[in-house]
Amino acid sequence: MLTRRNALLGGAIAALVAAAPASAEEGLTPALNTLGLADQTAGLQHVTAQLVAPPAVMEHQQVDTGAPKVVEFTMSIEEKKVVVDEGVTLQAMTFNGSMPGPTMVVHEGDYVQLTLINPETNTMPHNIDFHSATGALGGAQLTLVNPGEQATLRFKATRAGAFVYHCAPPGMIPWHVVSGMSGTILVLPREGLRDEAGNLITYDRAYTIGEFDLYISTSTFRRMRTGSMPTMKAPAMPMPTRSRS
Ligand SMILES: [Cu+2]
Repeated sequence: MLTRRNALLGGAIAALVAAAPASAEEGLTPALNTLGLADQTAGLQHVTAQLVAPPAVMEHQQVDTGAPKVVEFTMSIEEKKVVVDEGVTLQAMTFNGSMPGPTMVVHEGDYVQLTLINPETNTMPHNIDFHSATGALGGAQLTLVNPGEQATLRFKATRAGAFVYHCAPPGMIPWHVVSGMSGTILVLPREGLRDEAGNLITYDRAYTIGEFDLYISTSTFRRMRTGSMPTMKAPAMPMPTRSRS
């Protein structure tokens, strides 16, 4: 996960634009105009996704027989202390307050449009790197925002699959990822999931299941009581605590 390009599953990006600060419509079109590019989403339907915290998954269609659309997401980054075990507190960084972040769902051919908000109450720059997109570090360079800023990016989800997204600020990628800033984006085939014979596979419920590791400092680790250790890997890096003065 930490060397994300080595693990990239692929997916060509058709359009990846960003503007900061931005509102969804006011920010993107000027960026395209500046680059002399046509807006490939002109005329497409826009829908607003309602994200939920894992293990729940946002409401979605299993089969989408309609035309590709623009799926608009908004996520706010929260830096906060989280109690991960009795007497063990982690200075967490989160997408929308949950660890992992919300599972995003679109269909192949849709455009993902995300507004990423870094509230001024935070202390660090953040961004988002989609492994379902290529170019510009999956959007990371385009969405790097300081506290008090926001950015909107849009890209076409051209390959189906389950992909990770994570924060990737320069020089701080491992730290932010193991402090909670990762999640999943699910790009479903428009015709739905199929078995080897081509039969449609349907499901009654969807859950987010995956490995999600938190790393804590050695000093914190030592304070854990015997028999009450949370399911974490051994600490590999310090976990500084920052606070606003
Ligand atoms: Cu971050």
